[in-house]
Amino acid sequence: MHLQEIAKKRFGRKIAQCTNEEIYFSLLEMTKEMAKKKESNKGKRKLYYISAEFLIGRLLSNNLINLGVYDEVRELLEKNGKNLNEIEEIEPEPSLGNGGLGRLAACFLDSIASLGLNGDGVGLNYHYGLFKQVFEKNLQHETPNPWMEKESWLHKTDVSYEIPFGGFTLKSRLYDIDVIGYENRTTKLHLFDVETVDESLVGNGIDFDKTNIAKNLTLFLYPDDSDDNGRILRVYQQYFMVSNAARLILDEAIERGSNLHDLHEYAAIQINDTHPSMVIPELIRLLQQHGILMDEAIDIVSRTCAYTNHTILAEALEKWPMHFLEQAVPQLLPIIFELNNRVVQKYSDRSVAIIDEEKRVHMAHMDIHYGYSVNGVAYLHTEILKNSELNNFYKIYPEKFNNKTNGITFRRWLLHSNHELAALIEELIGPDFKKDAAELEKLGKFVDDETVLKRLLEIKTAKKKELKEFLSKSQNITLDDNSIFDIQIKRLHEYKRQQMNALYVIHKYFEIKAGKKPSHPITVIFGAKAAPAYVIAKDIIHLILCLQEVIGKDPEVAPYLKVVMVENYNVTLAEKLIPAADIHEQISLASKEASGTSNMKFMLNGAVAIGTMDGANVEMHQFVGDDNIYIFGESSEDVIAHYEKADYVSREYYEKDKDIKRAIDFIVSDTMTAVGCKENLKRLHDELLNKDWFMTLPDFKDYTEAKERIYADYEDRMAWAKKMLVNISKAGFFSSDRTIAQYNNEIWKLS
Ligand code: 26V
Repeated sequence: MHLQEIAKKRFGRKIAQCTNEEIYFSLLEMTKEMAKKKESNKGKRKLYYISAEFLIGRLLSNNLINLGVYDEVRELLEKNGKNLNEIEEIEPEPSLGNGGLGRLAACFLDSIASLGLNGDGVGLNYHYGLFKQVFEKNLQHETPNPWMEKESWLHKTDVSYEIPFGGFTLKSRLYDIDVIGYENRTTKLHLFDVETVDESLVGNGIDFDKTNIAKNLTLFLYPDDSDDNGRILRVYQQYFMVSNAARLILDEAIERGSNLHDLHEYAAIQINDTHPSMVIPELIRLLQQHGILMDEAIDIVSRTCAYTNHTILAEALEKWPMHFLEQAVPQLLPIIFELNNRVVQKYSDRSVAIIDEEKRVHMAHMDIHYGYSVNGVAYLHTEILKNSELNNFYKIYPEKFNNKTNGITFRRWLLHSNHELAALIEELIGPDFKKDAAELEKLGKFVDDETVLKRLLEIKTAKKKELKEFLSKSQNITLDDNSIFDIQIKRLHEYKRQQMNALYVIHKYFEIKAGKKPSHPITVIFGAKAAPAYVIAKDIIHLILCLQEVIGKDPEVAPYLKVVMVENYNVTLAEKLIPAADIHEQISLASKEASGTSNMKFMLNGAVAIGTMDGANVEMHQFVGDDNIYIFGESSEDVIAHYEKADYVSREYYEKDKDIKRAIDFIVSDTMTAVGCKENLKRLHDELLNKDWFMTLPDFKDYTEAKERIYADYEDRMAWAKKMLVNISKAGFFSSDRTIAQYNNEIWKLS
């Protein structure tokens, strides 16, 4: 390690005299050099994880940890009067993803590198990540979120391709980011860009000219797709991503000795949701250009591509109108027609066709017919795919369907974000858990050890104090670290039911006013961004912000209940919020959350979940048992039956349950409209009363009972610490190292 020399050479000063920014750039250079010296993973069959999103978050600390030099760097800086935590804050976060799907891809890269597997990520180099969220007058506004600086983790490479679109071509440029495995070799994240991108195209907020493809192609992550121009831009982005990926894959395979007839022996392609699905027809097209005939090209591609489904929400399953493809990528149409014809000739069931009667191309259908593996991301999710959502496909290809329950990287979500807990665990069971997460089970033997339990509580208190200090400095938020931290952080979506949590807050507000004061003050913390065009999601944010103001100003209630909505929730904030949580909310409508991954991060950090039997909660419940997770709500079977019978009427619940009525009506009360916007609050009120598509009201009573139970149980601190310990000790299964090992053993079979 030669940080001193780098600082001296760049800035002509000793570390002690450098600014934090100068030290940051010296560390960046040092880390990049160290990564370059590491061997990269090699082999014959190589994985290409293609994804429109890689929500990598800040990289400095994580890279230092994985290089094994974190402690050394921290100590060196300390000796020179510098603080590594403060230096970390200088790094801009690359928010190159929307939420779970993108963060999962980032965790997977860490595990691929750490397990020494031969695999790279391929995606797009968006100049602006997910919008920056700003609150004004209790409303969300969106502003651009730049992350690239003159000097960053990106390496410009010599790789460049001519990518053809309908009527024009664009020249690409590949940038790489080294992904450093934990005490292991490295892999790469390949991000393609166009050199003609023009950042001056951005106007008001995140508005920009969506029609100028050469200038806007990689300007933004997922542009607003509420209009056709935004939607067609997405097609251009997706094709640009996969055409570049396909060329890279073929070039590298040839370099490793493939004659392309044997491509599947050299490449495995994981299609992360349907955003990269056009890689199938594009590879067929390119193989044909190499002289391979259609039948064989289809066969080769079908042995190479595998598909992961991340949602059953119909509106999130991509179906592109044919005329979009005709305009953007006409060269793919003959191939897509041919792929569809083969399906239609073989199967009379129209529901499995690729092109439907309305001339829309169902991307997932193409993946299932022409990929060799289809996987869901948690046990329940895969069962629902097999038995209902994709049942018609499951009947045709039962052997293709498999489950890969999601996981998280323990390097970022424990070693980096909670040094204190990681150190305690190491003291108790040794260091092996860092590479073999199943070792955490060994903590089980301390479940009745009061000294250990007390230390767990002390660490939690320390992390709560850290969060308090951070939010006070960065967002001017005051927290009471003696209160229960009850946290819900995830994208704002009705199916995730932040509105149910907010209705509970209103319920509690009335209970406190009626004299029923909780033994411990409660702080309900939210973090969530709403899609810019998702009106009701923005109304829910408005509701929460108004509650924050109303309750904060109410002297009768404020000492017992506080609502906090952190601004611009992102990976960096998650790293601070999760270790500080006592309770986490995983309250999606059963059957709707494919897996969830924040649930795993909280569990690993010793928080206790209140949740429905949905996504990976089902498996968490199986591991920790009834005493260590608070399960409530209708089962997925019952929910699916309600949708089938269309028998849910929200107004009936409103009329028969006075608590529900009181909470819902409060939304449009004078107290609320005094701080909020009447139109928005009324729209949300009406939505809950007349539609409530994600069935908040039927679960409300059960939810409030579960909340009362969990808050009451918090009072017995030793019993609570035991729950924390059980959760940590059972979190090993949710390591992405386990998930990736399964992908490799059962799907990729890398060599
Ligand atoms: C996308 C969209 C886009 C249009 C508007 C509505 C909507 C709703 C949901 C989505 C989700 C896209 C896919 C996704 O991010 N799925 C998440 O994947 C995670 C990793 O597998 C998983 O843990 C989450 O449960 C799942 O929601």
